[in-house]
Amino acid sequence: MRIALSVKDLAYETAPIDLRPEVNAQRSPEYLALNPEGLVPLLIDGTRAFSQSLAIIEYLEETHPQPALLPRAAADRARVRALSLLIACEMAPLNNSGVLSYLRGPPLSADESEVNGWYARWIARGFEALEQEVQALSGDGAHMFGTAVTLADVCLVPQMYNARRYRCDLEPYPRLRAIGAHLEALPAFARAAPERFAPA
Ligand SMILES: N[C@@H](CCC(=O)N[C@@H](CS)C(=O)NCC(=O)O)C(=O)O
Repeated sequence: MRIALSVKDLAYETAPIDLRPEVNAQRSPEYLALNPEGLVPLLIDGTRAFSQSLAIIEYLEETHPQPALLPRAAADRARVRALSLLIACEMAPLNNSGVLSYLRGPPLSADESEVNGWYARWIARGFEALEQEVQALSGDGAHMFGTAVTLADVCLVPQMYNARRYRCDLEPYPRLRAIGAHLEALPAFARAAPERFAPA
């Protein structure tokens, strides 16, 4: 969500929610009153709160169409959405912090190497597919689709960041690594980097 706000050059304020298991601020009564889903991110726009990253980004796209994160042609939009959904629905949910905490706790009681193996499996499954798809869809080797930033790029960068955090092997995905490196160097992406929002 931060990347989309940044690409569209929209001003925003952040309110960090501490997801550490010992804090679980996303499950506090105050936060659940705002977002009963108990997940971040949440976009508050005036008096309305919007949940779910892709819904939020499409809301931003519709309310602030330029620069566009979806191409014009219906077939191209479907391709960009498919790349984005592969990340947002097939990879990220399996590796989110709540799922990993559940693996670690009873009754599964997975140890760290098992949790890391779980994480790496879903990263590999998704990135293998994306690496193939961008061969046909990237127009310049610097974007997932075509030659401009799209929703798919906005989804890729956080997923690559998290994969690196979990020390996943990204060597098998040279096209994704090249795209990620290009995107991370763009000012709009750099402004939204997690390090800039880490608690002091
Ligand atoms: N589908 C949601 C997933 C959001 C999500 O998994 N957020 C994680 C942090 S990145 C979270 O809130 N985890 C806390 C938990 O699962 O309790 C979206 O795209 O917004």
